[in-house]
Amino acid sequence: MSADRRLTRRELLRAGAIGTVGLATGGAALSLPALAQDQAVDTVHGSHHDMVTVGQLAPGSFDPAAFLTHFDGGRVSTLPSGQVLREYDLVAEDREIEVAPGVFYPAWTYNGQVPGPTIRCTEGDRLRVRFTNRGSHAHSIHFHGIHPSNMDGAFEPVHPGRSYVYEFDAEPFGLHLYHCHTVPIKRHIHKGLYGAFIIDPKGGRPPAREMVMVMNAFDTNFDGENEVYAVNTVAFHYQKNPIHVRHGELVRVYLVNITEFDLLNSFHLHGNLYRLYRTGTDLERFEWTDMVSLAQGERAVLEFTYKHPGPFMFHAHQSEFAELGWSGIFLVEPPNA
Ligand SMILES: [Cu+2]
Repeated sequence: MSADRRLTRRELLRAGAIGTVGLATGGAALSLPALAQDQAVDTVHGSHHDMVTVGQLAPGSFDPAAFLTHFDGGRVSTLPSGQVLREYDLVAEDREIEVAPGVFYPAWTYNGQVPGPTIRCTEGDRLRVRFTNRGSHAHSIHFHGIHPSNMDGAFEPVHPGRSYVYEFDAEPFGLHLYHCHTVPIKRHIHKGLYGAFIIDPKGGRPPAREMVMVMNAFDTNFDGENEVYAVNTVAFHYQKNPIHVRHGELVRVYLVNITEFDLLNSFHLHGNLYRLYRTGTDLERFEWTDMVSLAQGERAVLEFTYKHPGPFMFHAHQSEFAELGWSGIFLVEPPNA
């Protein structure tokens, strides 16, 4: 990618993010000492513009902090057979979303948000998802996992004003994904029709501080490549609002890559390594690493515990993605905090 092209992409984020020009100056936008120091250094080189956006999202916008730890178990009841039934309503609707302060994107959404709600159940549960299309185009829901052909969402486009009920047993346990599978799929996914789909093992996983991170990106000028990158839609949100975790606490991240246009996305953790459970389908085997690359549609469960307190970055290791918004901070609180 040429330097000119990269500049264009950065300028877009910057211009939209500010309106009033002038990004964070002298570390004003970040109160963390380590970052202020970094910014001071960057200011010398004139590159601190890439560090973070300023300003706040409009009131009522999607809240990445709430999304991070919200798992939707649906309406729970028990079938005559004794099987647990979880019912969901997913509605497709067109909606403009804010992907950085002042930067709006005309999205297609499930339930008005991008990503859609994180659907969570236990292996063996019956899922019943009532899908209603209130959008302007035909859509569907394609769940990853094991299910009958007519529940696959690939051959039954649901036209505007119509509904479809997806019903199947949840298997296998792991970290899955759902997304629209209507052609052209590239467009329908990029527009925002996707979400995380977690099937817990029957015995559960060890207790942990859990969060979901969906790596996504937005082509805000419709040139076929992304201008804004993030986990959970809003550029730099978790850098401006660090995620607090406790020293010694087990943290579990459900990581999904749905980034369109780029072949790979990645997750690098600072000051630590994580256990990497690919697709979350095996409780025993894992890699011990600080870096994973995922193609579009790939998922992984990451588990880690911090040994040292303080702020630690996490970000895409594609530096350009990190500078265009896919960067955050874990703030590890000391043992006695
Ligand atoms: Cu669609």
